[in-house]
Amino acid sequence: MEKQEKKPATMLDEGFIEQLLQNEKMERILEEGEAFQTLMAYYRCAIMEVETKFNVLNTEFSLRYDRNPIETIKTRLKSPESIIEKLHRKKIPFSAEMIEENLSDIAGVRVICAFPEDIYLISDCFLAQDDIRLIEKKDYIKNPKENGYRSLHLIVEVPIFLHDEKRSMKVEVQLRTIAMDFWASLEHRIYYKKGQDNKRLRNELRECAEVSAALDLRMQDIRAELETE
Ligand code: 0O2
Repeated sequence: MEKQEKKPATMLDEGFIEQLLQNEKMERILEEGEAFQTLMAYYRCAIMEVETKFNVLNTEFSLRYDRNPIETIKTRLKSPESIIEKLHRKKIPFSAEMIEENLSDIAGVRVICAFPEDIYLISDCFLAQDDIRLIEKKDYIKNPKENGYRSLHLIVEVPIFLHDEKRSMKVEVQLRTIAMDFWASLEHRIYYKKGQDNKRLRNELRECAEVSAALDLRMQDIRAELETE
């Protein structure tokens, strides 16, 4: 997830366009062009709303308790290539309506915290807000994935206020510690989605995730001890 969206919808890779033309899907995409652009703009607004909510929480904590539970916030809008690929994989036709109905990770916000307990503190405060509706929660911290992946995933609906209507948009929020993010970023780069199945490397990665989780807890204990002193 980078701070900026990868590419506007009109700038698809040439090779990818070729492939789409061959699949006779391009016509459909062009037909949906305007509706697609509008939908993407709505998701961008939803990202801004959610990012602001986390920034406000962080500011309040720093004023009240003199500490920032959030280290960084990264946002991303799913690229048109990834959207098309995901729809194709799920055998769903390409249209703005289908995207909104079936995909919940078009708008992504990643919140990086220093300590594991800050993740729950911040997510509880966020979910307690009366305009946020929780659709799904996956706690890969309490229940790490088989490969060692840890993060708290939330799918929420947030309202955006347009000139003549209020719209609810889905946003995927991933909350992690710096250590979890470090592991996930490297694993994403070297292994995730690569379709490899090397048992030794899988074990190595899982071990790294465990070492990193233990480090998170030790640092958290040190902080707690220093605070009580
Ligand atoms: P990208 O490239 O980061 O956007 P779905 O969202 O329907 O495809 P699922 O499995 O229900 O599938 O979603 P889940 O488990 O909530 O995971 C969604 C996102 O979490 C992924 O998005 C990754 O960003 C991250 N993630 C999940 N598992 C792993 C993992 O094992 N390693 C790493 N590094 N990241 C993971 P995308 O769209 O798959 O990828």
